[in-house]
Amino acid sequence: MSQEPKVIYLKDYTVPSFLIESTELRFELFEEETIVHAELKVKRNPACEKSAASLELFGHEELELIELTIDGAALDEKSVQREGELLILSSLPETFVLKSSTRIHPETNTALEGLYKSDGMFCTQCEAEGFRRITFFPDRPDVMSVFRTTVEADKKRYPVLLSNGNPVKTGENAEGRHWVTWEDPFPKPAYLFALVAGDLKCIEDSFTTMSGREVKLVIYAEEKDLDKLDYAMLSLQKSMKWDEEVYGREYDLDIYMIVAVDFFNMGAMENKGLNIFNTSCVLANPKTTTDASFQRVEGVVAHEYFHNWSGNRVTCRDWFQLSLKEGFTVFRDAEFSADMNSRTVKRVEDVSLLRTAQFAEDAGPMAHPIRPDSFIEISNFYTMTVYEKGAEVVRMIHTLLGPELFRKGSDLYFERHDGQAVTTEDFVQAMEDASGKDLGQFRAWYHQAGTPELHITDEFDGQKEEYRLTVRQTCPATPGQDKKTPFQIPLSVGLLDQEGNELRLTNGEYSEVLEVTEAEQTFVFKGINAKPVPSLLRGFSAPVKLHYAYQRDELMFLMANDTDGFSRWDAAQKLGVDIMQELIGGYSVDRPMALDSRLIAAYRAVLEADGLDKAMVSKVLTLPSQAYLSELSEVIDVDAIHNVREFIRKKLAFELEPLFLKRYQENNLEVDYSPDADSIARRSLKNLCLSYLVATQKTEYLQLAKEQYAQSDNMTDMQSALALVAHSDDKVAGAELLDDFYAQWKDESLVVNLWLSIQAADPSEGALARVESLMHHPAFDAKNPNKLRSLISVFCAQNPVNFHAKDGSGYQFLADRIIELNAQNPQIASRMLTPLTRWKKYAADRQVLMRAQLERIHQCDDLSKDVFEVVSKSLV
Ligand code: 0A1
Ligand code: ZN
Repeated sequence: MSQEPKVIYLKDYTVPSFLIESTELRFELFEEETIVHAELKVKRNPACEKSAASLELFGHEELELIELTIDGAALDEKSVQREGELLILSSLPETFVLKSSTRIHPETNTALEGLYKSDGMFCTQCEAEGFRRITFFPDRPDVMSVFRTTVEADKKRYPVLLSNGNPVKTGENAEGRHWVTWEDPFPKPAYLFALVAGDLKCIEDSFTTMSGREVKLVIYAEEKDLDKLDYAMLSLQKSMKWDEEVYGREYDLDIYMIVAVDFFNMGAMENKGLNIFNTSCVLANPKTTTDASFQRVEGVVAHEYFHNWSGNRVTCRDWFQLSLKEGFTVFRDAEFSADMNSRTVKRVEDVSLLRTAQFAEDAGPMAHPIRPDSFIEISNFYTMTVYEKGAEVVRMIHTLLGPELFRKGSDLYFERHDGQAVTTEDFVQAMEDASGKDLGQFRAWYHQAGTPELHITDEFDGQKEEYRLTVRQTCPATPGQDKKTPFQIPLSVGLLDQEGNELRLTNGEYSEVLEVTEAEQTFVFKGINAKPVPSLLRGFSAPVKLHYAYQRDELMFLMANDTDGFSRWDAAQKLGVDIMQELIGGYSVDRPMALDSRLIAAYRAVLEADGLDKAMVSKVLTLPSQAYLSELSEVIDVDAIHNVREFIRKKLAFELEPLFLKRYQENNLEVDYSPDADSIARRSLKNLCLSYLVATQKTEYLQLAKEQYAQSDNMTDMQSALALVAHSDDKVAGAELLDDFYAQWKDESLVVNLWLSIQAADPSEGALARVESLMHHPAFDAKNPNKLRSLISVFCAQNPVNFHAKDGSGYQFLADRIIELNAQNPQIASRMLTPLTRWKKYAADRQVLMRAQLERIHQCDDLSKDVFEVVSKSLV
């Protein structure tokens, strides 16, 4: 790198010196270049105190400025300065028209930021700072403008030309070219701009809003994917209805469009009126799509739709406020999914993710508050912390206020700030003003990083008939934050008597939210005449780690009796963790493994019980993941965790074989595929049972898996069976099925990704060599982020035994990929780095090897800001 990249601080924020009243864009799209003409109506910002301030336009270094005029005249040299990404104009009048023409090269843009090509079609990605790769503009979210955009291209190659808002004019030029003009009446920041040009087909439907307006809904994709769009359409309609019912929010344009693209760095993007989606988050069809992906499509379609209010109508003042829109919108989409499917299952899934990935991030070198105070590259802050922990923080406000006051708060927030670019503080203030609840201390969640820990002890006083819970809170140091002040933590609890009945608490109910605010605090429950079993952190009421010395029998008791579904699952997890940790500790000293029969008994009881929710049964019967056990470990012993988990799985499989078989058969129904919650639950239980059966290594069960593979009419059953056979010891059978699968699905890109992932995750020896050879397979494309994630990231994150091979080959492999990708696609390179950044969690031998690879990357010339930031922070 020529220069150390600059750190941007929140404390340096200043209001923009100029505002843009309107923006008119004209794109001339060609095969070898694109010309962008921009006409901005500019005026001095009355809120800016510096009266002679210059105008800062951002324009990526690769932009070629062809022409620049102010009110029709060229600027004199002294008034124009180009410094890196900045074009600074000075000596400016109060109002003026700024015109520019710029040459760009979407056809060679591999970073997939700004305007680029995906499979022959033009598309854009402007969040966070992609617009500056398109034209010179005050590319910051607090500069909002109305846009009028004309797209001109060859008519044959690009019959469909789209941008934000409503189409207002169209026409044809000479030489087979045509154009369409779009107008978006809502002022927006440049990061919400979008353009698409391609040979696309679509499905159309409509939605009538609560005030009776008809909105046209259009979903575009390549022709071959037209049969995979119905589920997204249905999800969109459900989302629109839900946002009206639950938040009173109505859609505002006459048309809502979604476009599916195969090359995309993230999941999807909420551009005003024109969402652009990664195909993996929009295409769904029973034959090609798993249940998990169906649910992802529903969730992501909702997420992007909800952004129309939480993100677009009310946007962020600066990028430090990212969680303002993301945390709130993730909370909204999680509640939507909970309402559409099973609330408890959704909560279990979200908490599992948070506890593994987000807690690990919060304990690592990139830890940051949900509202960071500094960054080098904002793309590095689209994190689990900003999104998922941000959503948990909004959820806690919801818990503290209750649903009615929370709704009052969100109404006030939208009303007060419609059309503005605001801060997380404005959000909290609206919640506070609407509810009258003091959220002063609560604000620490926004600026303190790290996962708080609650250490809880209890005491029963028979004489006074009192039960006391003493709660002590701590929070580990994180980069730049050694000391933390106590958090305000909503701690939802219940108490169970020895018969398993719930006791009435101080509030007269069976559940109560204790407000933990002090470093140490005691809560007293009166009128309790025998020592109860506490059910703590019900529903995961706060993103914290809980320490309470449960006996294994108490956990079994909670599994059987707690009325809170989430807590029953959590008790099973805790029991599993406790038992596994004991065996993991013994592994390194060669203590022979023996499984505590209580786990078998607990699993047996769940398998035998009738009438339980099948989805919950399969969640409860899934052992804590390798990733979760790793997060909980002081020092991660990769092999011990893997082998202990496999040992227990096998043991459970042998002990409970008849029950697993019975449940498998009962749930292996021949009915038409449907992605509803009950059917998904049935398939997940069935496939979980099959995985235990296969773990016995009996040939009859491998045979059963092969039969399921051959007979299945849906991708969920097919891919589950394929993975089981491919990961079994019978490598011949595995290879046969993998070949068969590829032959059948080679033309379905997303299905091929499953095929790559199954092989990348195979824990057996030689996985790295197989992954390396797959990189030369026609199915792989190193420029496509979905392929990179399916093969490389899955290997590094979901195949710990091979990635962490003692010889360091996995680390070297990943570093090689990062170095290659750094120039090609910095965002993806930087994200893929994550596994190496966790080096401090491993024993000394692995630390040395991981660190050496980070240093090798660090020493490379021309590191992108993205990679530089993550590597340099990891090496501290
Ligand atoms: N705002 C989008 C996420 C997103 C962010 C950055 C992107 O490109 C770098 C793309 C999408 C969302 O929350 O869905
Ligand atoms: Zn979002």
